[in-house]
Amino acid sequence: MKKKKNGFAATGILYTILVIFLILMSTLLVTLSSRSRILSKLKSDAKNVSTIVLPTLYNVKNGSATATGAFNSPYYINSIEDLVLLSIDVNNGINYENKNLSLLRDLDFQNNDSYLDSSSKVYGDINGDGVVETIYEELTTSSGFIPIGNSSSAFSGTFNGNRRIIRNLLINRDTPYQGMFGNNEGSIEHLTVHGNIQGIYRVGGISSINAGTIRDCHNQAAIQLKLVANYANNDIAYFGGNVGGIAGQNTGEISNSSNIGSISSVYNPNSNDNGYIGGLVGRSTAGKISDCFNNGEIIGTSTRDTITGGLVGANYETSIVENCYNTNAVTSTTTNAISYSGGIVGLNRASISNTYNIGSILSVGSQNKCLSYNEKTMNNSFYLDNCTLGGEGISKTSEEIKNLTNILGDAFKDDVNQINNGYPVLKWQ
Ligand SMILES: [Ca+2]
Repeated sequence: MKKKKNGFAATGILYTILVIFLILMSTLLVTLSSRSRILSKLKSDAKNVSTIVLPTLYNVKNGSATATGAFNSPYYINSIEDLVLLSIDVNNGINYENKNLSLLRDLDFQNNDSYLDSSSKVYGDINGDGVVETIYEELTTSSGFIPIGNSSSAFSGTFNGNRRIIRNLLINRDTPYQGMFGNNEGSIEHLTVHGNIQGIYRVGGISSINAGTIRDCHNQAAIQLKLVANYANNDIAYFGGNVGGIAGQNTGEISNSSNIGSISSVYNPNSNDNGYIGGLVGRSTAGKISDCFNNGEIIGTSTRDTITGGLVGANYETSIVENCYNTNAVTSTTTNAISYSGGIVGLNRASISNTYNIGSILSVGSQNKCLSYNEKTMNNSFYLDNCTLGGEGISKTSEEIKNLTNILGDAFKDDVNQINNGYPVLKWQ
């Protein structure tokens, strides 16, 4: 009996050893397969930038190559080269879904110290001028940086800017989807962008188009929408252009964010484009823009309808604008088409609530209003009584608006630090 029992025990031990062995083998295979994926990615990168060195995105994690992209093991962005590699990855369809990236320091495209090696030529002709120059020259001349994401490839990870700033970003192309990010379906947080961005159809400071989340992001870049003559895609020309400080076109969530950059469109008499121009978003058709402010100058001009707003140009469909304010001038100089301009939204066919505008509306045309040309819902919104364009909303004196904090609601607080001339500010400011 005893012997038989021991026999069973021995079989049990052998079985356990076999199971452990199988688990170890499968772990090894998964590791090898993941390693082979990374190597294949590196080879794919190498094809795109000729003779690339090991991408730092995989190397920079406390100096080791062990970052997994998990929340507690993010890929670090510690140089301009890391931004370039991220752009190459996302534009190659590596979307970083469920991966975290963390910006470790302020980066300046015009400062050699922001580069690992600003004289490197291994990244190829990024700025598209036909000549392979140093990475510094590629990113500071001609078309400059290639946005992270494009029409077919979106960024789907989480980018934490850690309240740092990316300075002197240069982008200038006669193609759509221009911005620090070209297409965001993930999450971009705690990031400030400064520089100069120009493009056509969809242009934004943080992201050209946003279907994801943008939170605590701040645009300081000057942004221009170039309206081009006879753009190849008539559908796009018909639907017009979008430009905004945070996103050109939005269907996602934008909160606790601001714009202080100048936002404008460039008049082109041969263009057939509508223009949608906003301090935060050019056109929003879904999602929510909340707890945001604009202090940048907004200038909209086009040959077709021009829709210009302090926060959002066109607010359509199910988009919600709430807890927002504008302090700067909104201008539209369109003469031969309909011009909609407003301190908060140019043309509202969705919902606006808890907002105020103290910026001037300098546009010409019958559709310009102090807050918005409103075709749907506008609640609890106020404008400075020096605006005589009327429209819905409530006219208030300067002193009255300064005392509106409680009426505007929980998102606002008094301007005790005098950062907004005494007018209510947002709680996160
Ligand atoms: Ca070049």
